[in-house]
Amino acid sequence: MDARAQADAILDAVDKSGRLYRDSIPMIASENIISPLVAKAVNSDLHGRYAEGLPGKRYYQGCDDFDTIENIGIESAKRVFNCQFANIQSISGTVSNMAALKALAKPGDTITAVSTADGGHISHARMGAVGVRGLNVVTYPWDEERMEPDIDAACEIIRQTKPEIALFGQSVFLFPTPLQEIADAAHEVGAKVMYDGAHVLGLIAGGQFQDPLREGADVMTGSSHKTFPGSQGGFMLSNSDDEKFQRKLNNSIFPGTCSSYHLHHVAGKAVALAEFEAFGVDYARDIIANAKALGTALAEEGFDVIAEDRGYTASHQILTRHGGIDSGAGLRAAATLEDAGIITNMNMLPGDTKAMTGPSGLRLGVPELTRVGMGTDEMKDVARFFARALIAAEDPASVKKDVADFKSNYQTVKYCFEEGPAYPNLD
Ligand code: DSN
Repeated sequence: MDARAQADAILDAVDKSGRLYRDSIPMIASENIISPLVAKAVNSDLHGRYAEGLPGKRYYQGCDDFDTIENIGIESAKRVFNCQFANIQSISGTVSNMAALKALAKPGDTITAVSTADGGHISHARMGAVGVRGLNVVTYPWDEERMEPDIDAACEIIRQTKPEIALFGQSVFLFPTPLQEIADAAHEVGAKVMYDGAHVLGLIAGGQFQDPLREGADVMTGSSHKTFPGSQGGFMLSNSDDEKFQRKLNNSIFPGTCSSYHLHHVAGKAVALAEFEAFGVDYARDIIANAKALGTALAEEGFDVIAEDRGYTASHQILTRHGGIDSGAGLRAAATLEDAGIITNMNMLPGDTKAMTGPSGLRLGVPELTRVGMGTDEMKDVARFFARALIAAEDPASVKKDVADFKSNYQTVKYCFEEGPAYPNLD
C-alpha cells in the first residue's frame, strides 16, 4: 500500500467505525459522545499548543486566552463537584490516579483497594499505576450479595494494614461504596481516602449517586468522558482548603505526570462543565432511571440480571450472567450481540478467574443511549433485541437490520446548549 492509500484506508476505517456506532446500540459503560459545542472546542487550534504550569504561571508565551479557558473551567468544576480544589489538566482517569498515588504515597508504601476481579480498575493494581509507583496493594474482601466491599472486613484490613491510601471505586460499579463507614477506619490509622469516581463522576456531579467528598474522601479522581459527558481526560478534586495539600495535588499533575496536557480537551471539558451546570441533574437522573429500567426489562425477558434484591443497580451499569463460572458465556454473548448491532463488553462475574476467555457476564451501560434521547420505554425495546439475539437465537443479521431502523430515531445529542448530530461528519 502506498503512503496515500494508507492514509485513505485509515480515514475509511474512521468513517466505518462512526457508522457502526451510529447504526448500533452502543452500551459500553465507560463510553459516551460529546456535544457539538464540546466538539468545537476539541477540534480547534488549541490542539498541539503548550501551556505547562497553571493559569498565570506558564513556561510558554501565548497562553493568555487559554488561561481564561482553564480558569473558567476550574471554577466551574469547583461548583459542579461542590469542592474547594479542582485540577482539570489530567489527560485521563488513569493519569489522575497515577498523580494522586504520587501525591499521597511514596514507593514501598502500601495501599488498600478493590481487586480487579471484583471490578477494581487496572490502575488500582500492581499491573497498573499502583505498580508504576512501586506501591504494594492489599485488596478488600468483597460482599458478592451487595456487590460492594464488605464493610466490617474492609475496616479490619485497613486497621491491620495501616495503608497510606485507602482507595475506593471500581469499573464495575453498580452501587455506591459504603464510604462513610469505612473512611473513619482509614482516617483512624492516618490513611488518606482516595475515591476513583471515573465511571460515576457525572452521577455524583448530578447529585444522584453518592457524594464522596462529603463522605470522607480526601481526594476524588475520575474521567471526564464517561457519565460525565465531556471530552476525553481526567479530573482531580478535593475539598481540602489546605494550600500546601492543594499545591501537592497540582504538582502531582504537572510536573508529576503530565508535561504538556491536551489543551483542546481541557477546553472541551470546560464547555462540558458549563453544559453540566445547565443539564447535568436531569442527565444523571435519566441515566439511572434507564439503567434500572433496563435491568427490569432484561429480567422480564428471561435474563439473569445480577443484584435483583437491590433493584439491579443504582448507577449507569447493569451486569448479566450468561453461563457458569469461567464458562466464557459472556464472551460468546458479546460476540453474538455485536453481530446483531449491539456493542457491549464481556465481564468477569464473582468467581470467574480468566479475564480473556472465562467471563460469564456482560457489563451494560446506558449513558450514550440516554444522551441520544432514549428513555425507560426504549429500554424495553433494547431488552427485546437482546432476547431476539440471545434467547430466541434469531439470525443476528435480521436483528441488526431492525436495530439500525430503531437507532435511526436516536441520532441527536441531548442535554447540551446546541443539540446536533450525535455521530457527525459521516458519509
Ligand atoms: N477500562 C475502562 C472501562 O471500560 O471501565 C475504564 O478505564
